[in-house]
Order: sequence, then C-alpha cells, then structure tokens
Amino acid sequence: MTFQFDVYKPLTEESAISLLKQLHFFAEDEHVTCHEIGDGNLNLVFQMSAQGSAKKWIVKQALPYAKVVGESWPLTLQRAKIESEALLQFAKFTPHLVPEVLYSNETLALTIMEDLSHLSIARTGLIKGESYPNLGKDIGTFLAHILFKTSDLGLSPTEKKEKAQQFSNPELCKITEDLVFTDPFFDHDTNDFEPELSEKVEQLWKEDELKLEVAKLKRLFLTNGDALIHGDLHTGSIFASEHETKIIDPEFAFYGPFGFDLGHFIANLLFNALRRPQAQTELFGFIHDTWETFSSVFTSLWKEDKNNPFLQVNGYLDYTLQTIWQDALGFAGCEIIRRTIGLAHVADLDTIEESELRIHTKEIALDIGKSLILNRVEIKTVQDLHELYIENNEFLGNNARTV
Ligand code: SR1
Ligand code: MG
Repeated sequence: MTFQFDVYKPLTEESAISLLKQLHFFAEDEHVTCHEIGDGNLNLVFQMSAQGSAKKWIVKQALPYAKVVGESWPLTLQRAKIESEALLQFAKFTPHLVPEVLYSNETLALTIMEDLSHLSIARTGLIKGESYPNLGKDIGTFLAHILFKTSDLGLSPTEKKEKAQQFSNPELCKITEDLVFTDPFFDHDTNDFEPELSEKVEQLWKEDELKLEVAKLKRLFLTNGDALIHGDLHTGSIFASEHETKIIDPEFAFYGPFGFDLGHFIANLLFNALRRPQAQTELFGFIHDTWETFSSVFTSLWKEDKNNPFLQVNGYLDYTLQTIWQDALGFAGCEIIRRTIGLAHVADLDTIEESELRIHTKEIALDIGKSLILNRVEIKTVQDLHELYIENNEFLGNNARTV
C-alpha cells in the first residue's frame, strides 16, 4: 500500500503502518503492530512497535471534528500544527519535560513522537494512588521557563508579536471561552450534570457576584496575551512516573494569561484531593512544590535579565508573581466548575461509584470552585488554599476513603 501524502484522510491502523514504513521509521519487511489508543476528546492516537525491536512510536492525528461530540462539531485541523510547534518551542527550554517530536505534517494533521507508554497518565495514576515525587517541581520548572521565555520578559517586542501570530488559535480558544468561561454559568445545552445537582446549579446560575468575577476572568483569557501557554494543562495532559514528567497535548496553545496553566493544574490536583481526601497532604504538597519552584525559577530568570530596566524596579517582581497566583486561583475555580457541571468531566469525580458520595463530592467541588473565584485576592498562600479546601470539605475529610 502506497501512502498518499498530498491529501488529508483519517489514518487507520493499516495506513499508519504504511506511513511509518514510507518514512523509514520501520523497515519494509518489519512486522509492525499498531493500535489506536486515543481516549481523549479530540484526536486519533496510534501506538506502533516492531516485533523484536525496541522501536516504538506514537502517531497523533487530528480529526476534522471533536471526537467527544461527533461530526456535528467541526474543528480545525490546524491544531495539529499548533501542537507540534508548541512542543518544539517547549523543548527549547525544558526538553526533558516534553515528548520528542520526530516528524510532523500539516496536510495530514499529524505528528510522530516518542512513545511514552512506560509512564502513566497522571490523572489515572493519581486516582490509583501512584506516587510522583517530582510532579510539582517539574510542572513549576516547566511553567517558569515557558512563561518567562516566551513573554515580553524573555523576547524582544517584535519576536514576541511574531510568536503570538504564529500561535493564533481562535477555534480552540473559542472552545475554552465557551466550555470553561461561559456555558457552565448559564443554562446551556452543553452542560452535563446529574439531576441531583440541579437545585445547586440553578442557584449558581443566579449568582451575579460570581458571574461578574467570571466575566473578569474570561476577559483576561480573551485579552491578556502574556506568554505562550499550554492551554489545557490538566492531569490528563501529563505523563508521569516516580522519576519522570512529560507534558503532552498542547493543541490549545496560544498567547494567553500567565496564570491560566497553573490554575488548571491546581484545579485538577484539587479534583484528586476531593477523590482521595486521605492523600490531601501529598496533593497540597504538589501544589506547594509547583508554586515554590515556579516562583523561585521565575525569580532567577527575572534577576538574570540586565536589559529591561523595569525588572530592577522595587515591587514589580512581587506584583507579577502575586497577580499570577491570584489569576491562577480564579482560573482554577472556573475549571473546577466546568469539569463538574459542563462538558468534558474528570474521572476523579465521575468514577466515584457510590452515587450519594459522588453527588456530595461534586457539591463540594462547586463550593470550592466558587470560593476560589470569589476569594482569589484573599488566598495568599498554598496554606490559605488548603484551609479553604478543609473548610468546604469537612464531610470528606471525616470520611476518608481508600481507593
Ligand atoms: C470539545 S473538547 C472538550 C475538552 O477537551 C479538551 O481536553 C479540553 O479540555 C476541552 O475543553
Ligand atoms: Mg487534550
């Protein structure tokens, strides 16, 4: 079978093998095994290996629609290019924290990359209780580098504007604008929640004070092109083991607000803490490590810079870090509410089998999400955040479950 490179077609396991043979990732006579393993919301993912050889590759291909909904939701193939170019950008600063990209093709909307199947998806591993001692430090290091070095702090104004154009990603941003910042706060048909939550959700839709704060956060997302951000940094976008962390799936990357990725990561650790209250010390330890590492690496990069006279101005670094933290908490609140009652939920909550406990945990998630949005300016430290979690969460704290 000769592979056609000039026209987009979704791959099959068979055509993926012929593609990789034609590109010499495998020899013609090698016996190649290929499985489609994509379990995300949007793309095809093929894992390929050859019998008797250590060679293993991943082929990720965008579909022209959102897989989670179906062909009725068309979606740009351009996102495959954004993803591979973002991975290459990230690799310039933290190569050990992203998969290696070996080939990409814009027409076919695909990327061939290093296989990471020796690692677990962090969400799945955390639910099972796996231990990732480096997770917080690695994410903090990653964020400090990409945020500083792709922003006006690390690039000239011209370079930064060129990069912002390169990573213009309006269709994927629109998904976040709708699914994270809008639909969950109104009676919208993309929302998805159990009937037992209806009363609480209807109450939430009436809260103008909350909606005003969400409007401010949405405006930040729409207008603050601080730096190249991942755009969807939940624990399903991270592979991890005891020794390694790899950040994957930056198809939502664009020039967005500094605090967005940090907020999503924190929100998803909080989901795991809600799922496993007995592990909350460890999970808040990750949040602590992330923030401490982020602020210390960001500070070092800031202090190394001798070209921008404003970076020497007293108070500017503290103001920047404080704003990032506060915005991150607000974004975390929106992500928590969205993953609880909007489209695209998280397994941490949805797979709690006992229905009363699941509903109650989701109610607490909604309370925590709201508190983060409303009180983000008062929550100054990770300790304050832990206290907020405990206040909202006495029921779970007193009823620790084992997984
Ligand atoms: C239609 S896409 C739904 C969600 O999946 C992705 O992972 C993003 O989080 C998006 O919001
Ligand atoms: Mg994804």
